[in-house]
Amino acid sequence: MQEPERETTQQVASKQGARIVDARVIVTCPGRNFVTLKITTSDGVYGVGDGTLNGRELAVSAYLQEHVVPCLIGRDADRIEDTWQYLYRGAYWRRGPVTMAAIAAVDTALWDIKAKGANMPLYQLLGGRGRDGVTVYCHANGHDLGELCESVAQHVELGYKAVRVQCAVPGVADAYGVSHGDGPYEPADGSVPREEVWSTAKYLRFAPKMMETVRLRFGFDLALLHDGHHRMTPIEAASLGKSLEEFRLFWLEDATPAENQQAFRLIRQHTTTPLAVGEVFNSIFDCQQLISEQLIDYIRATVVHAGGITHMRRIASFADLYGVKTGSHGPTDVSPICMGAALHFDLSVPNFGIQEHMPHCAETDEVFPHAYRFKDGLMHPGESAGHGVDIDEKLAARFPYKRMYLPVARLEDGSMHNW
Ligand code: KDG
Ligand code: MG
Repeated sequence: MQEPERETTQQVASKQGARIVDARVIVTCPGRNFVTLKITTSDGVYGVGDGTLNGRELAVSAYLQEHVVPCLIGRDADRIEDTWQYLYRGAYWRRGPVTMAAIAAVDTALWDIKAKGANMPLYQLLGGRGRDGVTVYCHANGHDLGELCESVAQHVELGYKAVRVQCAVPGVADAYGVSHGDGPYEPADGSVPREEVWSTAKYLRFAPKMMETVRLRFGFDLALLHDGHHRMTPIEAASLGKSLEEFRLFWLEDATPAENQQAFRLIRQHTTTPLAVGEVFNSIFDCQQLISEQLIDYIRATVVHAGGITHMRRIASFADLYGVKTGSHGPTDVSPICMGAALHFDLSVPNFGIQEHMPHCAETDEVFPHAYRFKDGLMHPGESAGHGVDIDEKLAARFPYKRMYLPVARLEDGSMHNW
């Protein structure tokens, strides 16, 4: 039998797409710090990707500049999967938030380029719409229950159908998720980390009352979420989940840290309150056990922190096998580029659950012009070719990097606790 003819190197080369001719890292602080990678091809098309890692921004910027950009120049911009594998397997050092945010920046920029080349919004390349729009949840918070209810009412008025509720806890100086002044809640607020004092016991006594108050005022049609922000031990989380069952939460988030994925077994044995975790995860391996043992209901990984669209699709497909839905992190510390990319992902994946939406400030929105919009509780990524988010570099240059940290938390006896 005659062997099939092998393609010559020239024939393979003729099938190659445009080359990457430039890749630049842009760090800007229009209200908060963002790291953006801009990749340009030999066809003159460019794409942008978010690489922001809150409080560690310059680590990703240096990783990209020193270790990734030199390897990108000359590569075929079309080979997204190959570039992902090259940066992940090829680098020897795998995973970790810095590496995965850097890979995400490249991946997102390349998907942007590919979709622009196809003259399609990114979601079309990902398989098209799986739904009419992306259901998002917003943040309501207050210094007391009256203020919290006012905040929920304002968000319902804006059209949101799902609301995360956080409230100051009586006797606790600083509760997670509550603003420090009159403005919106913004976690990264110090040039060195501010120290907060926390009591889980007081919080556990108060949380059911908070949920009861909101349910009594707004009824059961509004989806309510709550973030425990890693403050509880597994047994404390189990007890909270149990005490909140009658209020039918959409989810209880980050009930306990998940480095030890088995910890969620204990919570699961005690409560039917749906569980969400994963905003700090950066790899499918961080949630392998949580998903395969069905210990959670929603996986919170997001495009910028979990290796880009390419890796997020892998996580979502794996989660779908076990009935786990997506619920991507979407605070102000992911840039509008991540938000835009996430909305294309959300629109297309079959097991989409919900998307977090914390609107950016006006300066951020100006630096990152975007096609996405909010209407009647849903977000829409828009129909621009690519992911629909750009960066205004001239404007970005007017907002230089400023060191900013999240606070840290101590227990009342002075012990370091999880923030
Ligand atoms: O960088 C930390 C914030 O992204 C985080 O505190 C926000 O928990 C958060 C959330 O659910 O949005
Ligand atoms: Mg959270």
